[in-house]
This record gives sequence, structure tokens and C-alpha cells, in this order.
Amino acid sequence: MSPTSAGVVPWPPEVAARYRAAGYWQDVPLAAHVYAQADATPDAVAVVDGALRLTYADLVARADGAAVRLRELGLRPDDRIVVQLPNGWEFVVLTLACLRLGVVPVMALPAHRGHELTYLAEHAEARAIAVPGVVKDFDHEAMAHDIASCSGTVEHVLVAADAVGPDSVDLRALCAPADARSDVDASPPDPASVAVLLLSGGTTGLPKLIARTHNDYAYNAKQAGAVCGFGPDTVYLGVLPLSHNFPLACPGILGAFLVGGTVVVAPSPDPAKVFDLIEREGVTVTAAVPAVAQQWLEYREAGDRHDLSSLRVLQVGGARFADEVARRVRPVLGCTLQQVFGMAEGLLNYTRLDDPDEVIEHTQGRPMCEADEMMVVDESDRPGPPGEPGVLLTRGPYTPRGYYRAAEQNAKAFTPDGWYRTGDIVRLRQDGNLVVEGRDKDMINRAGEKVSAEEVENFAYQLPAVSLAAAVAMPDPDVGERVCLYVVPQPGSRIALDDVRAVMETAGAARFKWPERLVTVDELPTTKVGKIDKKALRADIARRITDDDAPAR
Ligand code: OOB
Repeated sequence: MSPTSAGVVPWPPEVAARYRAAGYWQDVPLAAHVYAQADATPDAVAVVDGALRLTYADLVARADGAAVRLRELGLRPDDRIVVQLPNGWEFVVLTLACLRLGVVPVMALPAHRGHELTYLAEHAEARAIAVPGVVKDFDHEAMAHDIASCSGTVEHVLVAADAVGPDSVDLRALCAPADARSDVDASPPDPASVAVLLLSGGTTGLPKLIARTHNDYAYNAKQAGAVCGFGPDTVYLGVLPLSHNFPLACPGILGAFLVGGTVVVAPSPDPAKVFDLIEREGVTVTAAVPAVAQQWLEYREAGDRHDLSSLRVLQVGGARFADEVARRVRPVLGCTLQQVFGMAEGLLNYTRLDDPDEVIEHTQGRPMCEADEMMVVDESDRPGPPGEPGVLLTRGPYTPRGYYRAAEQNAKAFTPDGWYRTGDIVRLRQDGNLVVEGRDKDMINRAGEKVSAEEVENFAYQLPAVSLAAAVAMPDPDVGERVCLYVVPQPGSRIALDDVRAVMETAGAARFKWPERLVTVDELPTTKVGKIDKKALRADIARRITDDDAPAR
């Protein structure tokens, strides 16, 4: 199937027909589901952000106001807007306004900097960019104007801050409630069109974009909500960056809105602040990456006395949750653990809330939809023996068939018949549950934030002193993995960790990608086919770490 002019690879028509017939795709724009909920329960609380509480009526009035004002700025359906906002009501309102209007948000992460945002704005030909003001001494507004001034497409910089510069649009004013239900719903977006552009976990130089349609993303959020027991009593705490697929729609904030639940936004994963919010707002469910869940467990074990009795479910995903830590969740936090093995590309696996402890503690669950197809294959794409680890391929009603505007990468990341190569090595148990055993993709997973090895290596190669560079994951007890860079210097040269970090800082690369250890070697190990043997390097760094920790004799 060839990409359409919009750069989106569609599902084959017969497959799309099957998904419609089965009811996965309802041909309703995503925002319409939320507006229907607002009509049913206008007075229910939709969003809590600090002292601000928005009912469903308030939320849609603000989204309507924002949609009208975005349109006045000249934004039209299918225009793209790069959204980089911290967790807060502005993110929620702007996202809903975009969905309502058919403007497509490109979901950047708060940690991204000029390097990533420039690329996203260019690749998506974005017409606007939405940022906070100054956060932790970093001026996002100035960065956004720099990007806009070098861009041929970005016309508007929207800023969520108390005071914004004369050339910026005041995002909070833009999100003021509309006086009456606006006419933006006169031309709702086509449900088969793109609703949001998510970022891929990063195996190539820069993140690829994943076009999620209204149909597939609405199903994603709704079905995820069903397997997580979401309902009108749900109080979901959004802790992870809300632009990430996990807290956005798995089921996350959209899943809560589809059933009339409440979303509480947390500005930080700090355990004391999170536990305050759980106690104060009666939070019933939240989601964390393993590194954050581990911090919460440790804080609680150290004698924390918050009342966490409202918390029923803790979802953990984004990286492998160690079985020994998983076991502590129920006794320490008093809630059910739900392991989530998901990806922005689609497929979502969950342990179910009523699964036996053995499944919850030792597996990453099973697909949420009966139409999710999975195949565990060897290096030649052939299905391996049942129960043996292999690379996971997948297709399904909410797993797109290609990246956005990326024909070249699609040829590698998808098979000719549309299977997405997850790059994850999994074992499929007889009971249908998956265990994630590792990965064969060249990525480092730092506390759930994905770093492309290739991207780090490309920065290293900007240093003339670098002859060869290879980035690999080094194990870490706090964040799971950190970036370790192996370098072979040019004869007579020396390279320091700070040299590489300086290149990345100057380029404006997000800090989570910066290598945290540098190992200088005379040569790099190679595989039989002459590629750098990353497996050998991973084993080498793991050994070095153990040796470092070993008591001196
Ligand atoms: C989530 O999405 P992404 O797109 O940031 O990253 C996807 C990749 C997976 O391919 C896998 O390598 C890793 O993250 N991953 C896990 C995992 N969950 C994700 N690896 C081991 N165990 C797990 N439980 O990370 C994401 C998207 C939606 C929901 C949850 C996570």
C-alpha cells in the first residue's frame, strides 16, 4: 500500500472494512466522544490542576473557545501544531481544541530542546508551536521563536505563562471559555483522518512520527479504559508527561474523558507530591514507568503515612518492570499492579486486574483486542518454536501500517504485508501472556525515555577526534538503563565524555540522550557480518560496572 499524499499509510480497504464491521472503528471524531460525555454529565469534574477545577461543561467551553481562536489565527483542519507543554490544564484544553477542529498536535516531550523541536516542526511542516514560558531556568518561549524564525512554516508561537512576549500568542487567553457553543462542529474532522502525531521510541537518528487516526485512537483509549476498569468514578492521576501515549490514551486522560471520569494533573512524579494528590483528590488509578514506581515504593517503605486507600490500580509500563519489584506493589501500596507493554506505534498489552498474582508479577500481559495479531519470529521473519523468545511483529486495528512521511524507514520497520517490527524480544507463554525478554533494536531505554543509539553516535562523529563510536545501554539500578558511549579515537587523540556532551548541548539535544559514561577502546568488536557487535559491548559494560562495584582487594 503506497502512502497517500498526506504521507499516511492507510490500512488496506478490506482490513479497514473488517475493523468497522467489528465495531472497533466507529467513524466518530475523537472529540465528539468527549463532547457527548460533556452533554451527559456537564457538572461532573473533568480536570483538576492545583486549585483549578474544570467541570465537563467548563472543559468543552474552553476547548470551543480555543478552537475558535485557533481558527481565527488561520489554523485549518489537518494543519499541524507542535505541542510541548508541561502537565497542566492548558495541555488538556489545547489538545481537545485541536481534536475538535481537526488541527493535528505533534506530541513533543517536555525534555525536548531546539534540536528535536526544529526537526518536528520541519518534518510535520507545523504552522504553530505551543510551549510554556521559562521552566527550570530554560526559556521555551525564546527557543520557540528561534525555531519559528528559521522555519518556513511556523507562524505562531503559543505560550502558556503568566506574561508572554509581544510576538507570542497568550495560550491561557486563547483557552478562555467560549460564550456559546461555537460553530466549529459544523465541519467535524473526518474520523479516518489523522487525530494526533505521536513520537516513536527512537531507533533512527530522530524520532519518527506516528499518525494516529480519530478512529484508531478513540478505540485505543476506549478499549484500554475497558481493560483498566475505567468508569465515571475513575479519578486518573496524570504523572508521566501527558503528551506520551501511555498517559494520553492508554487509557490515560482520553480514556477517563470517554467515560466521564476525572483527570488530576500532577506537575511532577515526586512521591511526596504525588501521594498528597492521591490523598487529597481520592485518586483511583495512575500510571508510571518502572523507575518512578520504584521511587514511590521506596518512599512508602521508608515510613510514609499518606492515606492511599483510594488507589485501586497502579499501571506500570514503558520499560521492563523487574519481577522482584513488581511483587512489592500490592503489599506496599495496597493496590493492584497492572503491567503495560505498549508502544506509540499501537499494540497494547495489559495484565488484567483479576489475573492471578503470578501473571501480574511475572508477565507483561496480553493484547487488549482480539483482533491484535502477533507473530514471534526469528532473524528471517519465520515464526519460531512456540514458547521460545523471538522478535515480536504485530498488526491490528490501532497499529498503523507505516510512519508518517517516512517511506524509507517504513521499508525497514514494516514487513511488506504490514506487520510492524517492534524490535522487542518476547516470549509468548501458553496462557497467552507475553514476557519481554529484551530487544534487538538499537535503542537505550532510560527510565522509559527512548534514546536512539544512532542519534548519539551521529553527535559523537561530529568530533574530528572520533574514529568510531557505538552507543549502548548500561544497566542502572535507578533508571534501568543509561547511555554508554564506546569510542575509538583517531591516532594520537583523546576524547572525554564532556566533549560529546558539549556537542549535544550546543546542538540543543534533549538531556536524557546525553551519554553518561564514555569508554575509550582501541577497537570495537564486530559480528560475523562485520557490524559493530553491540551485544558484546553491552556485556562488556555490564562487566565493567560489576568490577567497579566490587570491593578492592
Ligand atoms: C511506551 O511507548 P513508547 O513508544 O515510548 O516505547 C515503546 C517501547 C516498546 O517497543 C518496548 O521496547 C518498550 O518501549 N516497552 C517495554 C514495556 N513497555 C514498553 N519494555 C518492557 N516492558 C514493558 N512493559 O513505552 C508505552 C506506550 C503505551 C503504554 C505503555 C508504554
